[in-house]
Amino acid sequence: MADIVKRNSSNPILSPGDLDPSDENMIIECLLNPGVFEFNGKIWLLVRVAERTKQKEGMITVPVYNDAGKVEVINFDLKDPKLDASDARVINYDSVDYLTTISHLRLLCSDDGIIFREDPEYPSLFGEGEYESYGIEDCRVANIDGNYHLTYTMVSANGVGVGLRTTKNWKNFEKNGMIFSPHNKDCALFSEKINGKFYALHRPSSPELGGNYIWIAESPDGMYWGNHKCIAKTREGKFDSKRLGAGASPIKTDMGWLEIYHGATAENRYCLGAILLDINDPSKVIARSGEPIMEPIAEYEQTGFFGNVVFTNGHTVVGDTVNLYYGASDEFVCLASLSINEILTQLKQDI
Ligand code: MAN
Repeated sequence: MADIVKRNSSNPILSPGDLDPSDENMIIECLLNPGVFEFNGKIWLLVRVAERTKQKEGMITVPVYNDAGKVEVINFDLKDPKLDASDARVINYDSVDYLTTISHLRLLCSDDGIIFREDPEYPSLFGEGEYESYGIEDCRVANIDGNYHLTYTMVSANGVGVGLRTTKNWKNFEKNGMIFSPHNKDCALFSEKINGKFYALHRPSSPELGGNYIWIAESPDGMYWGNHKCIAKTREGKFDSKRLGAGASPIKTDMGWLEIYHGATAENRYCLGAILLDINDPSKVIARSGEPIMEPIAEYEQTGFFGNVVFTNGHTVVGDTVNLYYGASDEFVCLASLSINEILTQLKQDI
């Protein structure tokens, strides 16, 4: 069986029209890939809001943040032969890549985990400075001893790296800068220290030799990382043949640390799989899904801004149930539930 999740009947739980843009000149194109956490007795999403500037006829306009943190617009003529606009997510002009949208992170809270609303007391997070001039994306949230660690993708013309901000109250944030330099993303911290050390899953890309693989690193303080080890590679002919990356913080189970990750093919079909890591030494892989545990099969997962995508970087765990929040078609936020036991049972066949 290749899809063992139960999709929520309210899906999509958030669509672009549900929120107001950050500025009157912007349009929300996508709501996707939320980080998830519990705080003040509520469930919170840190949703990625991808916006684009209003388009002009015959042109493609892309937004970037300038040094003052304001959005600036760059226009390209659609007929210009130097322009490659074949990917909805990123265009290339004269060998330079530009994102078609710019993302910030917005906080929404809920009592039931299904209906979410903004709380004006909790401000959005925006890209700041030269390493976030194309925005910030896909934030994982790890609550480590009451200090929430936000690991997110920093995007700029310098490349794609992993940023860290920490907070205890979601109003004041400590900015810790870039913790994994380009090209790197999909960074999920373990929510507790193991043998006194912080652990992180991350995904560097090595296009010439190697590939887009999941690595693990350790740190004495959550800031400075070393002892990097590659723990999961792409597999030819499988759902994760082209790239793979960690989802949210691993879940502690009796059998080991359970990580739900995404894997994609060369055709950009994104599925989810599971990987089980040793409880005392998470650089040791115990088992990994042979088949995906979730595939893009619902209509809203197949059609949208970038179709055939299910992508997760946030969940809550209640007993045996994982409430998985995910981006569908890079356009909607959706919810599905899974049984931890069922994932582990399936993984036992893949040891
Ligand atoms: C990227 C990710 C996500 C996105 C997927 C699918 O690799 O970082 O932002 O959801 O691609 O487009």
